[in-house]
Order: sequence, then structure tokens, then C-alpha cells
Amino acid sequence: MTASTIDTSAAREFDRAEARTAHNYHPLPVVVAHAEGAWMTDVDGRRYLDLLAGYSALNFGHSHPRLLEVAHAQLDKLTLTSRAFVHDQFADFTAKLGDLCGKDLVLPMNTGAEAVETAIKVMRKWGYQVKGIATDQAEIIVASGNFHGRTTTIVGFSDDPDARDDFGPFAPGFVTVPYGDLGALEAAITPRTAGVLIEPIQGEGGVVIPPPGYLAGVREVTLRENVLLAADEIQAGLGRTGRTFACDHEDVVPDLYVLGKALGGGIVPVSAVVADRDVLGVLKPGQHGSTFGGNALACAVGSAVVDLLAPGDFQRRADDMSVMLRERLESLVGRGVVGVRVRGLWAGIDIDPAVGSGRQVCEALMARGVLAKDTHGSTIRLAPPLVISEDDLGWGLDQLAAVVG
Ligand code: IF1
Repeated sequence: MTASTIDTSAAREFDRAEARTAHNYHPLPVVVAHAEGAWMTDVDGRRYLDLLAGYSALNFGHSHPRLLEVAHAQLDKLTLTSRAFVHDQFADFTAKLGDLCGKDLVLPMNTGAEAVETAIKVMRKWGYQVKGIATDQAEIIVASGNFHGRTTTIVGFSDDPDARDDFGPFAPGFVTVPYGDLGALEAAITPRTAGVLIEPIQGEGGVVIPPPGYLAGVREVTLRENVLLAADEIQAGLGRTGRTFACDHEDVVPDLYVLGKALGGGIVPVSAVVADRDVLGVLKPGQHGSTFGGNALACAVGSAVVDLLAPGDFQRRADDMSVMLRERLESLVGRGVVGVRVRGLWAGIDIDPAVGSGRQVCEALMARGVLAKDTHGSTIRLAPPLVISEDDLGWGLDQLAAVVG
């Protein structure tokens, strides 16, 4: 489906946007004008239920009143000082986020990829200065099927041809092991291994949940072998899976939490690496940073996000509503769906290729007023805002059942 098949102002606006941008995306032909909660409205007033939530950047829904109130107030006071100076939102943000993670220190950045790059640099520097790895010999173990962002370092250890082809040459020092295979990870550890970088649940891979005990096993092995564990919770974290962090499902505490997306409340890019002093303390002034990292607006919104998460209501809600999500999706297996994976309000759904591609299913859902995103092949993922009502989620799943059934 292309926009030109629809003769509306949305089609004209869509074509205008596409005319002047690089085509590094293939968006659905919808032009959103405003949004609230779990619903978006296009330029022609058509409403859509949002089952993507900005890839989990909108866990608290569009236009969350408290987050907007904080953002508006901060906009009129102070937005940016650079880290050359301190501002009055910084201490609250770092203390609240550090406490949420149970860690000493916070290093604020902006995008998820920047936080992942920060974690890579910190693990390497820790490897040289604390573990005693020979200079430039540090290795970081990553998992097959990973998605950690789109910088050349990160795509260099991706096994997705679309993400990495023709972007080389790539940085060395990364060792890939099969996701979920604890023995392979243990066997890959050498005296040069500084850290393990892993998603507790793989998002782009299609909500791939590792075998029970895998994360706990990775934690046990990395502790025993003096290897840092960095959990990329950028998509899986902050309530999405029914816990504050996806690692919480196995009571695993990583050495580094790598956070992003929902940390900015769907309003500003906010990411961070959160760790204890014996890890983040390896960085000295001038060795890392970012112009906008930890800016006043980001910290004000980030603080309000942590305030929303602290009581645990969003986590409990995602956990409670996961029951219905799982039941409804599992009822589709054998009826146009060949597999489902659910954790909290996050699902990967493998569509029967006979029904169509993931993209075709998403186009059909769009025609019914539901927006979702396919990932590889015929898998789609559902990640509604955690504020979605049961009735709206049920209606959205009714549309999916009608499309695949
Ligand atoms: C796009 C994917 C999802 C992430 C994890 C780091 C990052 C991401 C686990 C980097 C970002 C985004 C990127 C966005 C679409 C989306 C995505 F399809 F790309 F793979 F969610 F699965 N770690 N994921 O999921 O964070 O730098 O983007 O802030 O690139 O199209 P970022």
C-alpha cells in the first residue's frame, strides 16, 4: 500500500515528507497530527490505536499529563547548560535514577546507541585499568540476533545484513555467541574478556525470550570470571515486561544498566548508563561526554519518569494485563499465527507466511485503525503504551484476529 492509493491530505502530506528525506525507513502511509494516551489521530482526523509506542519509548502513553506539565515548566526556565556547568535538575535525576537501579552513579546521554557506546567504552577501560587486560586487546561478548543501535561500532557486531552491509570497516574486539546458549558464552570467555553486552529479551529479534535461568547463568559466570555484565534494557526495561527491568524476572543485577527510550517519557531523548563507582569511576574528566547529555529538560523529564516508575504501578499493570494479552494471542496459534512470545505488555507474533508478510498484516491492521510494526520476515511485535485500557487492548486484538483469521 502506498499513500497515493488514498486521496486525502494525509496522502499528500505523506508524499511531501517522503520527497525530501533519505529513504532509510519504509513507514506505513499514515501522517499523525496529535496523540494522547494509547491513541493517535492523523491529519484527517482518523484515529489509530498505537500498539508500537515508539518501540517502547512511549511506555507512559502519548502526552502523559504529569510529564507534559514538567516539560512545559522546565521549557520556560532552563533547557541546556552543557556539562561545563551544573544545573538544578541534575542532582535529583542522578540520585533518583541511581536509587531506582540500586547503583552509585549515573552517566546521562541522549540516545540508546550513545548509551551502548558509553557502556562499551567503560567496559573496555575497566578491562584495561582494573582487570589488567593488555592495551587494545579487550573483548566484549555479544549475542547473535542482537540489536543495540546503529553506529558503525554497534552494527559491526550485528548479524543483520541490512544493519551492517557496506558500512565497514568495523571495530574489532567483539565475540558473538548464540543467544540463550550459556555454555557457548562461558566457552567464549578468555582472560581478555572485559564484558558481556546483552539484551535480557531481544526486541528487534522479535521479542526473543531466553531459556529460563539463562540470564541468572550469565550473571553467575560473569561474576565468577571477573567479567562485567551490561544489560541493554533500552527497549525491555522501565516497565515494559511487567518489572522495572527485564533482568528482574530472574533477580539478576547487572554491573551496568543501559537505559533509554521510555526514560525520556516519549518527550525528549534521554539515555543513561547506571553502575557502581568501581565501574563508572574509571572515567575521568575529558574522557567521555555529550553536548546534550544530562541537559536540564532531559533531567526534569527523566526525574518525573523515575517518579512514575518508583511506586511500581506501571509494572504491575503490565504484568496483570499480560495474562489477557497472552491468552488472546495464544488463541490465534493455528489460526493464522504460528508462534507467540509474551512478556508483560510486549509480544512477538510469528504470522503464518500463508496469511502474508508482517508488513502486509500491519497494513491491514492500519486499515482497521491499529498501528503496529513488523520486524524480520513475518513477525510483528506489539508494544502498546502501558496506559492502554483493557477494552482498547481487547479491541486491538480483535482487529488482529480478524486480519490473520
Ligand atoms: C530504528 C529496531 C527496535 C534498541 C535496543 C539500543 C537501541 C535500540 C535494545 C538504540 C533501538 C529502535 C531503533 C529504531 C527502531 C527500534 C528498534 F527496530 F531498530 F531494532 F526497537 F527493535 N538497544 N531500537 O531496541 O537506541 O539509538 O535508537 O535510541 O533504528 O529504526 P536508539
